[in-house]
Amino acid sequence: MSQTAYISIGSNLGNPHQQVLAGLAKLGLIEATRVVVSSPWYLSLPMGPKDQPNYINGVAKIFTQLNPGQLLTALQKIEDTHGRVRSQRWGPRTLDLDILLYGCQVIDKEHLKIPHHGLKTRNFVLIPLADIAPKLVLPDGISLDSLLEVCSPEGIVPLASGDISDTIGQ
Ligand code: A4P
Ligand code: MG
Repeated sequence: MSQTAYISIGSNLGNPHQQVLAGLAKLGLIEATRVVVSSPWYLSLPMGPKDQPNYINGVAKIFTQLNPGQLLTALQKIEDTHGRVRSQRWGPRTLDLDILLYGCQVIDKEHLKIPHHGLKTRNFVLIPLADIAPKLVLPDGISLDSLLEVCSPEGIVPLASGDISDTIGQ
């Protein structure tokens, strides 16, 4: 049976726009999985170390017959094909694919936590997620709407919006 999952897509190295587009295309090639819809792309200031390039972020909704562990493995394989090197926490990356939500499941394993630990607080996750799933309610009953109300919109702009560097103050 297919489950709905939401995947966050982020990059700030090696032509980030191409990285996220290619990453999105590869999501659709995962076995027993299809991309239903994807958000617009956003440019965002780095969370974590500031001496790294800005990020491009977006979110995709998928239908998948893989279980969460299989899905994580498939995402990590895609990251690896994009030359992802895991070094510094919150450091720069060619492609980051995180499972935000998998149906209404709550998973708390050492190597896999769903909902994703940053989902509730990161504007670069909440804003694109709301573009494609505005009525979403998390497994704990909290609505996306209520999270957005308390989430600062600073440091993130739609990629398509004119002079980005002015807008985010760099
Ligand atoms: N893992 C646990 N739960 C999950 C999940 N739901 N989805 C484990 C995916 N992976 C999950 O991740 C480390 C481990 O998390 C994996 O081996 C997996 O078993 P990682 O991607 O290899 O490395 P990381 O960078 O240490 O962790 P993570 O969680 O991806 O980093 P963050 O916390 O997401 O931060 N600033 C902006 N503006 N935009 C960004 O996208 N991203 C980061 C990365 C930092 N700053 C950013 C952005
Ligand atoms: Mg990750």
